[in-house]
Amino acid sequence: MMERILITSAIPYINGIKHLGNLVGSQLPADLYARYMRARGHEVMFICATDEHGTPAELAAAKAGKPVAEYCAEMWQVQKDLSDGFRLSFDKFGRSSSPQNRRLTQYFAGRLADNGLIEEVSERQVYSNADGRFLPDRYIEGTCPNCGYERARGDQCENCTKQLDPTDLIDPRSAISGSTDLEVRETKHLYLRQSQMKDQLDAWITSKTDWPILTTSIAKKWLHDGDGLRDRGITRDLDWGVPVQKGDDVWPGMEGKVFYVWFDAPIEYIAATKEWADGKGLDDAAWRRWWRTDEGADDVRYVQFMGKDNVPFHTLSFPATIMGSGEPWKLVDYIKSFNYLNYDGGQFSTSQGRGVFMDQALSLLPADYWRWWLLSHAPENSDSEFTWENFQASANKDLSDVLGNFVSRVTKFARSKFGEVVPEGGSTAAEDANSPDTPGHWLVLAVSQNIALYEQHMENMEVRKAANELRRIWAAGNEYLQEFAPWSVHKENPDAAAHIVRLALNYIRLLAILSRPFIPDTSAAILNALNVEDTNWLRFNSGKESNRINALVESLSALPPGHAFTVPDNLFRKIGDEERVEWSERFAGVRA
Ligand code: B3M
Ligand code: ZN
Repeated sequence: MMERILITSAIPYINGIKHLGNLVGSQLPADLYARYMRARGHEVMFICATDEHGTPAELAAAKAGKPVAEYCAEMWQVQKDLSDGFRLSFDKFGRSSSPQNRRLTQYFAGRLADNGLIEEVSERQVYSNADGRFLPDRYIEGTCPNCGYERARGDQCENCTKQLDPTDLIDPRSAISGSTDLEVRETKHLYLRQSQMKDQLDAWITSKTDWPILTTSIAKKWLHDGDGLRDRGITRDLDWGVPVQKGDDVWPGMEGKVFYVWFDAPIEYIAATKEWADGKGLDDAAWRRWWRTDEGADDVRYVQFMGKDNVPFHTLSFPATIMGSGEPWKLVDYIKSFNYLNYDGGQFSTSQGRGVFMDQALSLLPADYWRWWLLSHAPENSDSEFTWENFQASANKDLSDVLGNFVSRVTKFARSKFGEVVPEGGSTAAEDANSPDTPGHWLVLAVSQNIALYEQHMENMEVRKAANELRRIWAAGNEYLQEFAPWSVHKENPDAAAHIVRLALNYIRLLAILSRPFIPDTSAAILNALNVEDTNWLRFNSGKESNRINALVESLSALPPGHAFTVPDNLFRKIGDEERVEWSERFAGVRA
């Protein structure tokens, strides 16, 4: 049955190009899932965006010497081009600074206020006269009162890990300008009373018995023993952001303030869907059917992808906004979260230029190499690590020796013996299916179980397991060639060899379809060489095993005798030892 599936990936911060660890922590696995679900005939809405507000964006713009709006517009384009380069198939890559998000954020704030969930709180905060602004805690530096470390931040001392208040610091100074001309000023902020929603959130999370443990354990930790559900300030004294308004109305006392970046960022999931509709000239119903359960979204399955550090915001804060609105907006149905990808014995580091960033990756090798390695090593059950040795070995073996080699051997052999058409002769796949020891029977027996498992893992978003199963399905091609050796059969019995080759060509088509969510460009290159347009995914896992086998047999006859094909260009090149060494030195980073 066709379903409607809404998929969102955590939205990357605008300041700077993301590294491979960021990519595999949400956008890439979300893309895998979106591609798979589309291939299975479901209606998918896949949303991402840039997260553009907050102090880091302002500071990055200042460093680049550009007005912040201009900086964000440029960086959005850079990130958009890179996500296209990695073939991330978003239906919309929006911007949290969009007018749509501004209105929706103000709207939600108004609803929360109407429901008595917003409180005004007076705070004392550090103001920098030289910078002409309030300083967020982490932009105040000074000497730690606990250990004497001279570069402690206002929120925490890096050296002794003590949590600090900016006013605790000895000799405080602005981390932006270094100025010590600081004073404490009174300022008013809005707080979201999420503590009021504790029971409701608790019941909701408890009901999610099918969520990954990584997700629920983090949520429950914050709900119960952390102070994650403390009432939370949702406004800031900044220029750049969504101006604080109560819906369309001014909010007395809040002039010149903006919403906190983490308040408006998740609302952008909704706003980006509106950006999508607006961009296509569609009416509001077009996006609301994904988000309002009273307007069609009751049968939408909503899945979020994110790194583990984002889980508290998506299991507590954003749901508090949605629930607190008192309106039937869609809550997430499933959260797939990821651990971290480390880089060669340490961490990726933007400031030290350590690790591979998205632009660099694409300048070295095509997207499919990275997609395959990252997805097949996704940090699901624990943190995982990128090493150049592993990357080289895995690309050379899986992609080149296994998949690439199979496609190349079969198509070249077929061309040399039978020309560039699918050869005729011998039995059919359907006849083989009922006679043991025939090539068709062997192949069906070898892979039908793997294909069923592959699909099951893809449905369950078990990324690594799916990759493992896909690798087995690729490897079966080479095992098949080993088993039936068409090159030796051909001397005695050309018809039998034609039959073996015809099945192999059909198996290549099947591999291309199954592999598409992982390696879309390679898949397209194969299908193009095989002159295949219809890429319907057979419903291998639907119903009984006999149905699955019938579907498989059918797919092994999809390319009939006489169907023209060409030999594709070499699909994957090997990564050599010298370049591996060179790359690992180049990306090792400058130690601070
Ligand atoms: N931009 C943090 C991150 O990229 C943040 C996610 C927002 S999701 C609404 O990890
Ligand atoms: Zn300290």
